[in-house]
Amino acid sequence: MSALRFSESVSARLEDGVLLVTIDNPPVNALSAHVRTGLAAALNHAAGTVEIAGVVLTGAGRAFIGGADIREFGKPPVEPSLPDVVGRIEAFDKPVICAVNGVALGGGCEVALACHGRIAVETAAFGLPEVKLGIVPGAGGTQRLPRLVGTLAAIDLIGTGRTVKSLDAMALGLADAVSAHPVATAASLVRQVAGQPLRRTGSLDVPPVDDDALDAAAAKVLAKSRGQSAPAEAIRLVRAAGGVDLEAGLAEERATFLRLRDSTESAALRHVFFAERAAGKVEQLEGITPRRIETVGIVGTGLMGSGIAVAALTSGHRVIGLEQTPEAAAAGMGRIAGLLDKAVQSKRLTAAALDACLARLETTADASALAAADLVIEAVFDDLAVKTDLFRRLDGIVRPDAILATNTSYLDPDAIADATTDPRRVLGLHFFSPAHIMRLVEVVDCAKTAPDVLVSALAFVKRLGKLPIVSGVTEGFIGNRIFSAYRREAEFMVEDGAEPQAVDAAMEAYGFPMGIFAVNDMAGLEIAWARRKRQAATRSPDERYVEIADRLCEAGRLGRKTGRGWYAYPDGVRTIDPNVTAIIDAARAAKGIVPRNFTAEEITDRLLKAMVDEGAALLAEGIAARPGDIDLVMINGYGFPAHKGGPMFAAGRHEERTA
Ligand code: 3H9
Repeated sequence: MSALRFSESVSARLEDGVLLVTIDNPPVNALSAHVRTGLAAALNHAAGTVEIAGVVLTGAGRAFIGGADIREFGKPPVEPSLPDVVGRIEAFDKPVICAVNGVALGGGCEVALACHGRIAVETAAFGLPEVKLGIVPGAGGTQRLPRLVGTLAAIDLIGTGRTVKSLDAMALGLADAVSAHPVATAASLVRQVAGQPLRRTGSLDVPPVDDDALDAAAAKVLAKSRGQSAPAEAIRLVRAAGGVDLEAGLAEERATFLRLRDSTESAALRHVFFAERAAGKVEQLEGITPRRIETVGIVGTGLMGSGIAVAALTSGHRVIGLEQTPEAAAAGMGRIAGLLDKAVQSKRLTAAALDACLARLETTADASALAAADLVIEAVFDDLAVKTDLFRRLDGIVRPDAILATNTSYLDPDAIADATTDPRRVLGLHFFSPAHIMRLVEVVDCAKTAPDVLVSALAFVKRLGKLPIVSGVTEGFIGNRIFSAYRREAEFMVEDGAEPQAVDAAMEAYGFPMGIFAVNDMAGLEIAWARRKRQAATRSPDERYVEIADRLCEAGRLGRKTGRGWYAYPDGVRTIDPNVTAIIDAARAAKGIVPRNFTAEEITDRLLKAMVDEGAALLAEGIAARPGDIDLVMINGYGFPAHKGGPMFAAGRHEERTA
């Protein structure tokens, strides 16, 4: 029979009395208006055609349905709404079974929940990730999921927004069966259940659960979502599902969804979502094919190098770790294997994958081994002479088409590139520590980096599963330059009268996991101290300079590793130290500063402004391409709360509010 078309994205064919409906709305089959219209029309057709026994719903391409169309949020609503379509599916008097061929997320999962049966391929995944966008499910997810999998599992899934693969979904009761041919399996299920009473999720009772268990499940989720409102709202709705009828539960869910959809938190998280998709895309580079990168040389297998090695190994690369001596190479191997072991213990890696990683790993003191590398990443001591000498030597060892990357965080990568005969193949890959965990990588486009080298590095970072952000060359690149501006402003305020703990408390209340002085203590104060000493000769005498951090370092207070820095740490607990207060008082007195009070609001406003001003300068200088890139760097590298959208986004909202 010829294909039936219900809208530009929904078509169907009739096969042995079953209407096989396919949603084809690339890239992820989001539930745009024409998909909803098409689904409603397909249901009408099935309702009015006697020879149709039931319906199978599936998606074309990789996804089943990626959710509501996020790009439609904020636009005028178009009928039919998703809750209407979902409600019609559930109430349909012929069986509607979904053949979940790929991800069923958000509204996609809600469509699946409303179907009378769910058959999935093994590689598919189910999830209600709405909280990650600052909203709650809005088409029945909070009411139907607990009916199907129980309230505890629903709190976990909806509260965290995590996805589950098909086999786990089946174990939970969310998927009915896993099949390599889900459409055929779903069609035979339609034929089997046609004419019989249908299992409608909304008619099921929510299994009763003990209140203490519910409190514990909720507390576990909320502990990880500090400062955000969507997870708490989602949990409230899920918990209520057991006590109210479906209609009342759906009405409350809808009202909450609409309220949160218009919140700043949701706008911020949507901004982050789209910024992430835009990150690493460079218009001028479109159409350039990346070079093949399979073998990665890593020079220096210390803390940073071993983390990078683990990221490369677990994403399928071969790794050659280079050290200066065979003993150091063996120690490097031990460090990398240790990190891989930890990944197995924490279930981030299977034992089989660990063996495969180790089989692709070699560490050596013989630099000529790097001749096999497609990319060499240097992660040695951050000293210009050491690095330029290394790059000069690498130049003579690696293949002419191999890419060379430096992991420097503060040195000038152009100077490092110029030590080679072909600086076009050199760029910066600034990983954050621990490199196997942190997602952010600043990809530093040096003055002479060739376009295909940049494209290849971006593709490599994406293959690592990380987030590449392109930065131009500047002291500290995007992140550390903003971080320096943040630190400078914080120190100004401390000199003027704010206590470090008040500054930290204000930023922690804003949503940072740790205030700046606590972060400095954690990272160690000596690197910034060394840099300040290096810069002393060129610093303008007119520039305001706060000496408090220097005094702390001179007193041996280098941060947590020395047991004290901006704070003391008796028994590991961050504590205000009167000795620091005395150092600060003395510094203020030496400059004749009479300390004044700062409110928490003034502290956050001034620190955000310092970040935003530096961000604006980075954009003006062409170091950062987009405000969203700056936001992602601060969120993923420096603890800026994602639900505030990053400094550039927050500044825009602030301007809107005060305009
Ligand atoms: C919801 O459903 C609310 C309901 O409860 C209630 C409603 C009443 N809409 O990530 P990728 C675009 S809220 C519009 O690189 P992948 C994305 O921008 C929604 N566009 O691919 C990108 O565009 P471009 C709940 C979307 O294969 C392109 O698709 N759902 C949507 O790595 C490719 O994206 C979610 O939160 C969307 N829903 O991963 C799921 N999703 O090419 C969000 C993606 O122009 N999506 N795009 O840059 C994802 O998690 C991933 O995109 C997915 C694919 C796993 C689906």
